[in-house]
Amino acid sequence: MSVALSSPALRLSGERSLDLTRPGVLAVLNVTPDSFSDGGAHLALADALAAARRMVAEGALALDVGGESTRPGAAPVSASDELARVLPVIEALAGEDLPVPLSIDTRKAVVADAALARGARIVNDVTGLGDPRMAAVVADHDAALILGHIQGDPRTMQRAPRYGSVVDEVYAALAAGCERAVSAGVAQDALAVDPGIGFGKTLQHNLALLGQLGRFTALAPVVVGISRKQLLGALTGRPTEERLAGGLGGAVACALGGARLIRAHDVAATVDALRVAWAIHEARA
Ligand code: HH2
Repeated sequence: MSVALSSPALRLSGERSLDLTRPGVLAVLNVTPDSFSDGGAHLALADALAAARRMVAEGALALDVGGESTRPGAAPVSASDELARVLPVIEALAGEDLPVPLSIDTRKAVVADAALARGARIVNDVTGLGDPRMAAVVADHDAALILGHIQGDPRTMQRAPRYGSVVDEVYAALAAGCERAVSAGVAQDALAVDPGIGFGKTLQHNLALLGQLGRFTALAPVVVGISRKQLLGALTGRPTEERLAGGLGGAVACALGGARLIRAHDVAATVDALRVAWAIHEARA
């Protein structure tokens, strides 16, 4: 079943917007030594730039550059280390005038601020404004904000995640985050929400959220990230490097359930899967 969206676009700075009429791919570009599936792959600037260009050619709707792994158990990275990883990539890509916007995947306002100043247009904050200065930074730059949900912090979040009603609690937290962002001056139509799959959630919690993505569209366009994650391992029994088919099945299910941005590492395959699924979905309507 598909669900109507409250907004088919995400407003970006500079009178631009990201068209979300059809579901698209937010391509993952991790510039980290230790991300759970692509750690170390893009540490050299030339490798990061080549990967970014390839992802754009493969049909990515936006590029999500990250300099800190938030996988379960990950230790925090200092702001200076994170800045040293992401800024050269953001600066170089902004200089190339790519046809897609850059997103900075960070939970630190200082990193977001520097990345936005160098040309990023979206902040992807998996902590949903855990840094109290984040909303003001996004507002100052007139940027877009992907508000994520997390219970706890990456180091300990998977030890014993607990909810009364996971969908209700995540919805309430994201609704409160949207209100805080708007009060700080972020435009309502510059917001997207993400239930935070794997961020302090068991398999049952994740499935409950994925089954109810349509509810979250009442808040803002929905972003979801399941690419290569443990959830796929639990459902298929496959290791990280063998989770593409499971991830594509999940991406299609999420798009048909209401998500408009699918955060994914395997861009070409995910773009194709979404295009086919969406063409059939539209033919049905
Ligand atoms: N998941 C990860 C990182 N950022 N952002 C959003 N909006 N949604 C997600 O589900 C999400 C995210 C974790 O995945 P990855 O970046 O591949 O790994 P790591 O945190 O190890 O760098």
